[in-house]
Amino acid sequence: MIKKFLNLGLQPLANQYQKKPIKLSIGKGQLYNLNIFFNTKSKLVSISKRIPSEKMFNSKYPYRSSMSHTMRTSFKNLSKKIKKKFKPNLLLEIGSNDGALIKNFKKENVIGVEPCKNLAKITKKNGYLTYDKYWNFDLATKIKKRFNSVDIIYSANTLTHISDLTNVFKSIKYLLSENGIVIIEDPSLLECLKKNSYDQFYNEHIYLFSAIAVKNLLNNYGFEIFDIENLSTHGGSLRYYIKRKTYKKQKISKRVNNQIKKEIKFGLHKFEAYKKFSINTLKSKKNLLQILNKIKKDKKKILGYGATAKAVTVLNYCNINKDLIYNFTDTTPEKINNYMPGKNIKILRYNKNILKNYDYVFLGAWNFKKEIIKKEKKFLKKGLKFITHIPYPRVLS
Ligand code: JHZ
Repeated sequence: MIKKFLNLGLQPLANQYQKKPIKLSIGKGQLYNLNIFFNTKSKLVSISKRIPSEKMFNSKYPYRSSMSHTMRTSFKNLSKKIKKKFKPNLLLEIGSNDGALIKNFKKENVIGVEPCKNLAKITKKNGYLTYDKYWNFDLATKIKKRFNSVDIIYSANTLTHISDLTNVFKSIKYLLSENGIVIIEDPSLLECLKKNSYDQFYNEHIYLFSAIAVKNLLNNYGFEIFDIENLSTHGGSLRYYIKRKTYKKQKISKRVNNQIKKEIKFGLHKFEAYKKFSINTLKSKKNLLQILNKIKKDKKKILGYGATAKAVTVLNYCNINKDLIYNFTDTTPEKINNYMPGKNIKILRYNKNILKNYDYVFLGAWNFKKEIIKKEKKFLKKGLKFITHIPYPRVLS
C-alpha cells in the first residue's frame, strides 16, 4: 500500500533557473504539487509527480558536481579506493556529470553516461568516452556489443532520479561482468529524517533510498548489498557496494546489517516515522519564517548562499520572497544572473567580497556548511551571521 505523509505544496522544477522574474502557472505545467509517499510493502519513499526525464535532464542542465571542494575530494578518494581494492579494467559511470569522478581514471579504463549534453560535452572534450544518452536497456545493449562487459558500474546521485528502476537494474545486470560490482551512492533517508531535511524532496529526487528499501529492490534482480559506507556528502549519504547473489567469494560485511538495524530502530520500516517527519517539517517552516521575519523587521539584509535545488523547495514551501532573502549567490556559471525558480530572487555571481553587503547568510547549500564557513571566516569576525534550517532553524553563533 502507498501512503502519503507529506505535502510540500506547489513547486516549480528545481533546476530550471529563470532568465527573467516571471509568475509561474500550474496551467502551463510550470508548477506541480509535491506530495511524498511511503510504500508499506517495499519500504520505498517516493514523490508522486513524475516529470519526463527530457524536461529535467537536457542540454541546459545547470548542476555541476565539480563545483565544490568537498565533492571533488570525495570523488578523488573513492577513485583511489576503487583502483586499489577492485582494480577494474573498465568502469562505467551512470550520470557522469562534468567528470568529477571519471577524470581520476585513465581514459581507457572508464566510460561515462550522461544525458545532459552540455555536461557530456565537457568530458568528451577532455577525451573521455561519454555516451550522451539516458541509461536504459538500449544503451546497455549498445555498450555490450562494443565492450562485452564492464567490471564496475558506479552511480552517484543519479539512480534516485530515474523513475523506471526495473529498467535500470535490468540494464546493469545485462552489462556487468559475472563478478562485477555495482557501487551506488545517494542521500540517506535516515539522515534526511534525522536532520529534518525535507528539502531533499524535489522533482528530480523521485526516490530517497534507505538501506532497507535498496535491499528489497535488489532482491528482485538477483543482487545484494555486500558493504555500506556512511558518507557526510549531501547532508549524509549511503554508498552501497552491490554484487550478484551468485558471486559467493565476495563476503558480506557486518556493516550492512548494522545499517539496516539502525534504520529499523529509527522506524524507517513503519509509517509512524514519516508522520512524525511531516509534523517536524511544518514546525521547521514556522520557525524559519519567524527568524527571517524578525531580521526583516530589524531592517537587516539576508543573502542566500548556494542556489541549490534544495533551496528551491524551501523557498516555495515556506513562501519566502525577496523581502526576506534579498539575493542568492552561486559559483555555477549556468545559474548566475538567473532567478530562483518560483520565487524570482536573483542569483548573483559569487565574489569574495559579496558578503560584505549583507548582515546574514542563509545556507542554501547547508550540506557544505563547513566548507563555506571556513571560506568566509573573515566576515564572521566582522559580525556577519549564518542562518540554517538544518536540523532546525537557527542563527549560528
Ligand atoms: P548541492 C543537486 O542538488 C541536484 P543541489 C541533483 N538532483 C542532486 O541530486 C544533487 O545535486 C547531488 C554552490 N556552491 O551540491 C554550487 C557555491 O556557490 O548542494 C551549487 O550550485 N559556493 C543532481 O543543488 C550549490 O552551491 C560554494 O562554496 O541541492 C550546491 O549544490 C559551494 C560549496 C557551493 O546540490
